[in-house]
Amino acid sequence: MTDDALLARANARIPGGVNSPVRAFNAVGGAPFFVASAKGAELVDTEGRRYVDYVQSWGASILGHADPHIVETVQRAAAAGTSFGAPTRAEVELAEAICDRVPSVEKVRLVSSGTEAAMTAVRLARGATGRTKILKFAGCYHGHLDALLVAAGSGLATLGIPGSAGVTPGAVADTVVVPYNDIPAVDAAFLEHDIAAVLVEPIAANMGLVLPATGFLDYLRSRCTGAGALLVFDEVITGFRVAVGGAQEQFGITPDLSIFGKVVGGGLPLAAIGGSAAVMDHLAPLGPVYQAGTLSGNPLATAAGLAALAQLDAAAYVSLEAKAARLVEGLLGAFSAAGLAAQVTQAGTLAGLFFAPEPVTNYAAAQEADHGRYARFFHGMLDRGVYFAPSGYETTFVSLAHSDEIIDDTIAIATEVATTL
Ligand code: HOZ
Repeated sequence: MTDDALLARANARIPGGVNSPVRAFNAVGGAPFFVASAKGAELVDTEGRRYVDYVQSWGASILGHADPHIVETVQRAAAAGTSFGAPTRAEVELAEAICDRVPSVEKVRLVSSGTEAAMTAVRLARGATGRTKILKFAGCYHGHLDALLVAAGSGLATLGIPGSAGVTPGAVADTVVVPYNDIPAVDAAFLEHDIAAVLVEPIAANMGLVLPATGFLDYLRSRCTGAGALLVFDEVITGFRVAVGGAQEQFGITPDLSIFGKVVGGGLPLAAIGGSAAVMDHLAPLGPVYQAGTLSGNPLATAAGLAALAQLDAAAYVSLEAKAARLVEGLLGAFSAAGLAAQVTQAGTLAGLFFAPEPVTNYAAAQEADHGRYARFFHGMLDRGVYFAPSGYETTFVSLAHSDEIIDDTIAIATEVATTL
């Protein structure tokens, strides 16, 4: 079965042929390939083509694909039953492992996706504060819950749509949106509204990679504290990825609530929301804020998450950061040799790429970057066996399986592709 034949079947039965919009390649053109298997840094498609993968399940596969320890642990867990809808030892151990690594998290609830975690964060913040308004930043993406599908990054940025059909004006009436890194706009929003929570990606990684300006996160912390609002860090991408304790450890900020996904599930569907016991205890059955899920704390996902976290010690992050730095430096060299204006940035173990003359600090600037050139870069690399994100509004992920040799090969290919852009 060729990829083309599979795509025809997919299009007949799945809207747009994909189960998540960015995968459709709309932003870069062309047709997606279908993954048959993956190992380490490499994907293999159904026609046997091999790609060095810098998407890594959008950051989830931090150890590389099919990590032997995770595979073995999940196989063992599956043999003992795939879902119980009842408490297990592994979910207690994963909750403890999260709290051990992230000091702001005293209690945690496991869910199945980042969207669910963000949805719970919004409800919990409102329930705990008795207020309704949520402040979010343009270009930040927190999953596809109605209240936050406004000026969202990721797939909405890719498709160039400001919000989603089907979201009522009422659903977003309590969402206040301001530009990322814009302290005066945050200040004005606090003066105008009684804010329940500020929801932020501490390193924005769904509008391309955009770093927080110096003092921005500190300002959010102090403004929230002063106003009695909750500061919620969306660490779905940065959690357990940029440092043992995530972006909050890297920047030395203590949020009231954090949401996690991707790495924490070891590549299986698992996400989490955590924070101080005082806030978390508003959740049912202790408190009045309802939240539930049959697959929450699923035994396969908790086993995979534990197996992933167990391998992510401080040395792993040093290694990942060095790999990201090698890639960033190499790409910068490739683009500058070709005389292209490019911003290749690094935040811990994350790398970002904008074809833009100036550093990108917010969504408006991210939209002004040359996304046509990104699409040409994407296809030039893909044709030569290297898979970057199929949209200029996403982030580049290295895994522990990306050896220096693999990265150097990527740089050599990028050097050639840069001359064609
Ligand atoms: N929202 C994800 C990127 N930030 C894409 C998810 C997917 O297509 O798998």
